[in-house]
Amino acid sequence: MFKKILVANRGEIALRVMRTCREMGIATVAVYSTVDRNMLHVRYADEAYLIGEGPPLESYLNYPKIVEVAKAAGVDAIHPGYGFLSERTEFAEACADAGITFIGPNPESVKLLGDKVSARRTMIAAGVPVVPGTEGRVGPDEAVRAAPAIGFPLLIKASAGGGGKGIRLVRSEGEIEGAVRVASSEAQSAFGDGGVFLERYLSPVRHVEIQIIADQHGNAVALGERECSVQRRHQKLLEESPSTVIEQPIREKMMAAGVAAAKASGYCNAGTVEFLFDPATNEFFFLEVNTRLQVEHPVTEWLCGRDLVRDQIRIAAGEPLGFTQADVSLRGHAIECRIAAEDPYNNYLPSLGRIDFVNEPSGPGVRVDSSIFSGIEIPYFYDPMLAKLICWGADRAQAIERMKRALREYVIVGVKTNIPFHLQLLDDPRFVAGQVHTGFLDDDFKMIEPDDRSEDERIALMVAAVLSHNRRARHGAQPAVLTGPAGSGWASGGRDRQLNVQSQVMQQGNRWRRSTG
Ligand code: MV4
Repeated sequence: MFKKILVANRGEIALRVMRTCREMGIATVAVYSTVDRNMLHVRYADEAYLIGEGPPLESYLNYPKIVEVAKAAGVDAIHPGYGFLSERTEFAEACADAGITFIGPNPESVKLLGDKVSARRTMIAAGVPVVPGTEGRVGPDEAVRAAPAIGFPLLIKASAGGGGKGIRLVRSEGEIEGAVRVASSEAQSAFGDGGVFLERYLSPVRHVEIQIIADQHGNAVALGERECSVQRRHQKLLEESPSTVIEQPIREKMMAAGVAAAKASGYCNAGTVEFLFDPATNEFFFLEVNTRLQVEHPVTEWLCGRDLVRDQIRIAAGEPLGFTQADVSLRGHAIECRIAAEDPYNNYLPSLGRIDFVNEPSGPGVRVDSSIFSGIEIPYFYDPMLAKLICWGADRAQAIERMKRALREYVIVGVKTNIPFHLQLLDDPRFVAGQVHTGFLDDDFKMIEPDDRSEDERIALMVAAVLSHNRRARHGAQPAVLTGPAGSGWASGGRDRQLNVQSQVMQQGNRWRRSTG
């Protein structure tokens, strides 16, 4: 087993990966940019290295620098988290060249699946259903010939695209030739690959994905589905499992298709097979494979009772999966809400700055994967997601009740958040009835403005805020997570000096930590 792992990421996912490392007795190495020097992932790790300035290209995407740090720190393996370098095969190859294990899929399968046309071909050969469309890449003339059999409207998709990028809708025969030319040249400049293919446009549909995990010994299992139809402009906001529309026989077919997709592409480690699901016909169609651990993986962890990061690490170290499909049992219902610093009452405009105060929910059935604390400055360079709130219930109704309770407990002062959006969604009769589709938020959902408060209520709130501020100032606020290098207060004190930490909140946290041993 590995002795030391570098986590090439920031925020909640870096912390989440390090927590599992610590449980496994593996030392952790953080990397950070100048604007992230106060972040919890830096404070939690056993060692931390500055790798560059705030812009991702100068730090979290600078893989030669990260590999250099990994070598200097003497790590055995690197976990990339999601985003940043997680699906960059050059990075995985650079790790291998340096004799460091990349905790993720093999570059060959990532390349195969990253090209949507070769992925489609692989799935057709493996008997996984795909959306009716062209077998391979098409030029303008071939598109005109193929279109009538596919039917209108249809989609032109970039072979190098994915996740909503490089898609164009075509409504009639007259548009197709020009649309293929434009789509192809856009794909050429966006991805350096002008290849496009056609698919029938299915609507309304749901986005349902299957979590898979595969080892280096040919074992692959599916860990159920996640319903991800609640998204705005290709950004997921809420995910849940099980899906309200998938019945057990369909679930079993989808899981078998997910395993077949993994095997056909020679996949290893954790991955997600995305499908479109048509509730009118109960048919599902392969879309693409996400070759990383996804943001919403905790939903699956809660249903199947596994730690997917632990499984990823074990598999990367060469261990067999250690369980079979028959061992997988999925219990209850889990929902994840992505908490983001954006204003739902102002077109979801990012709301950056200092978070003056945080109080996170807890209690039965609540998991918070977060990296915020009172006093944190949200840097402008990265994703506005602040935290993930995951709730479990014996059934969907209980999961929804718990989520509403936890969202109301969640206090974030200083930036606007999308918590009011989640509360309104969870009360929406269409959501409660499980009737959502991928166009639901963009086409059918509007925030209801809160009633203006009366002047008396406003004054009462101001007085309450001043009183509670004074009380906190007397007793001292403490950061959300009081953890640091395992063991010694000397280590965390030294880290503060190394980082030149000025934040009063953190100094108070350390004083507390030292006084409690
Ligand atoms: C589709 C589709 C309808 N028909 N393909 C968008 C993201 C990318 N992964 C594929 N996408 C879609 N492909 C066919 N043939 C509708 C979408 C789609 C979508 C898919 C998943 C989640 C959200 C979506 C929002 C709009 C469109």
